[in-house]
Amino acid sequence: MNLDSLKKKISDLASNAKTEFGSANDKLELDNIYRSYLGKKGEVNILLKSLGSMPQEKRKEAGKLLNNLKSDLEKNYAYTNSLLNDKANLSRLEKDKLDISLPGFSSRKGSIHPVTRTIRDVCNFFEQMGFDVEAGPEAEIDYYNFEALNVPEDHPAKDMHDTFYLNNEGLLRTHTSPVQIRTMEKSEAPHRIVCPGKVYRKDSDLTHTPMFHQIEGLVVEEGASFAQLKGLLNDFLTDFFGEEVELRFRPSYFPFTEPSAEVDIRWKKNWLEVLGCGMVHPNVLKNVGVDTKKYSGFAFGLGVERMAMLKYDIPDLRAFFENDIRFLDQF
Ligand code: 2U9
Repeated sequence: MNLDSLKKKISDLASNAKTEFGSANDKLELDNIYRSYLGKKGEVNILLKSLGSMPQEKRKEAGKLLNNLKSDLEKNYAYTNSLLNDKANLSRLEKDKLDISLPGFSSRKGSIHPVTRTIRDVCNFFEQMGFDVEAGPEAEIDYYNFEALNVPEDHPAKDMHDTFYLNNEGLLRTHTSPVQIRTMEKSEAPHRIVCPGKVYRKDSDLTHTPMFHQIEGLVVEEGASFAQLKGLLNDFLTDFFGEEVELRFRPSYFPFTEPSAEVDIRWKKNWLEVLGCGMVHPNVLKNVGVDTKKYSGFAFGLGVERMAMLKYDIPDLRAFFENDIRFLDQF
């Protein structure tokens, strides 16, 4: 083969290859065409092999021409390849249309359990009135749960039927009052504390659960009076249930307070008991070493579930402990 016919072949080959590259519809077709020209057994290699039959002095120039052809076609292939990529991307974008106006998937929000919420509401009110929040153990001993609180040895609350005993001395607290005793033991009067927490009683029916929550409050100050107690509870119940709440104080009895009272609110025409209260019994103050000539005290206690049932109009106590998301979601 002479140089001129080689040149002619190269120019034909280049134009054929470019036309074929340009006609490829996808990457697979393009790569097949690439192999037929630039592959091991492709047209360009066949030409390269034919150089052996050329006279020595022409071979160098022919080699150069073929190398140029090779790099020319490589470039053309790369360019066509990128065009095909763009085309594929465009058609995918066209197909996978994304509707950004569709609503997203949101994850479920949690909510505050009505018992927790009531504890927070009550404690917030009393904290604004200068009370500290105190906590203590749920497993107690007889002294803190009963004896220090002036509950006599033969009181019915101490019966095996009412109290969960753990062993001879140990028991699950039946009220949060032991926290007040412990607080008065470890710090000096005056005191202004609220004690929220779990309490346990051997009670289980439609209106009682063996575990429930209480909040008790205690004020020990110079001149603490029943009038202050009434005013404070009046303000609290108005804050908790709303301005329109109607309430009454009714005489009652607790071993740890004297005099004692219960507070009722008017609820759908009936009077309903919502909390107990009274002046701290002098025996209780003496048990913790408070000087009763200088200080007097008042205390109160309420059941959290009961308050929440009234405030949120929950008809069944069991709803608090079933943890049904549909119930809890409402708070
Ligand atoms: C000390 C002195 C006195 C706390 C009090 C009540 C009245 C009361 C009940 C309400 C509903 C318990 O949850 S309930 O069943 N509580 O009626 N609690 S006075 O008196 C105290 C506490 C501690 C040192």
